[in-house]
Amino acid sequence: MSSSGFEPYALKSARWGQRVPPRTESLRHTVGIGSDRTGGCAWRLLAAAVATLLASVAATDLIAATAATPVAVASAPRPPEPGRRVIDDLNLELIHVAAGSFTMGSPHDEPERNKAEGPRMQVTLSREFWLGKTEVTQAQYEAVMGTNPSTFKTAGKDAPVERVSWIDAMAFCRKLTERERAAGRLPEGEAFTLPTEAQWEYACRAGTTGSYAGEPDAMAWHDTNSGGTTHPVGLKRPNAWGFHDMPGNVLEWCYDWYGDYRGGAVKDPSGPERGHYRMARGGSWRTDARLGRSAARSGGSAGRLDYTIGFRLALGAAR
Ligand SMILES: [Ca+2]
Repeated sequence: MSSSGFEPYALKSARWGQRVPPRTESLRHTVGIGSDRTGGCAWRLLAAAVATLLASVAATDLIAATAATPVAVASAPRPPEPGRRVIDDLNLELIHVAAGSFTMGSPHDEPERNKAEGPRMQVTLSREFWLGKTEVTQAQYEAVMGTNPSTFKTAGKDAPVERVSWIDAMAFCRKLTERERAAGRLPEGEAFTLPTEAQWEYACRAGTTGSYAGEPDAMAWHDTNSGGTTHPVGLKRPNAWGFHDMPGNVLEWCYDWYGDYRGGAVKDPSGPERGHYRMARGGSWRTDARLGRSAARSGGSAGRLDYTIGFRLALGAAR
């Protein structure tokens, strides 16, 4: 895929509806109660009036329900809980991230800093988006793609998939998009994709401004605590927004080509039009904890296969 013509994500909230069933049955029952044994004319007239009124309400209610749900709902997915969306058969959860602003990159005095992390930018992400709660696992990748290329199969199917290239990761996103659209579970205009580098750092920081989003050993599998392998996702402490393993375990492909930061105020950055390396973020089970700093940048050629690199799913506007 070329990044030429790429537009920043225009992510949309869940629009899955829930049909409200007409209340015909309960209304019929209510009207029946009015036919009591008094036999009085006044009472029968009152009951008839009530029945007429309720029948009118029932008809109005039915029309309203029909008008609000013009599409057949037999195959509609269950409504998501606020703030999360789940692909049930994959047990893949995405967390809602509200639009907002943050400072991207690191200050000159941050220990272990790389100069590629500056000059810092005041980034505005103008649209909400959705991001995987965890890295994509071996089981999830195999269920969609039919293969499991991972080196660390002994870590289990809940460990992150690795030895997937940027091209493989995008193929996964496209195939999952096609599958969910065909099943009627993905609203028109939305597509699964990789997060931009800015979206990734925004979610990784989760409102923090320091080197790390939390205590590194509690949050990340890195070289001194991993035992030389990946680990099942979600075992380490999540960040403040609920994301697990953003630092450590596996590096995560992002959509952008590598480019130098421009500094200043930037809206919805998505990297340069073209480049040599796709971005990957967060460090891995094999690297020093400093590469799990929120601002640390890594990358590789789009076809690179490496047992330290996997990815995390994002949901955005089709492009
Ligand atoms: Ca990670």
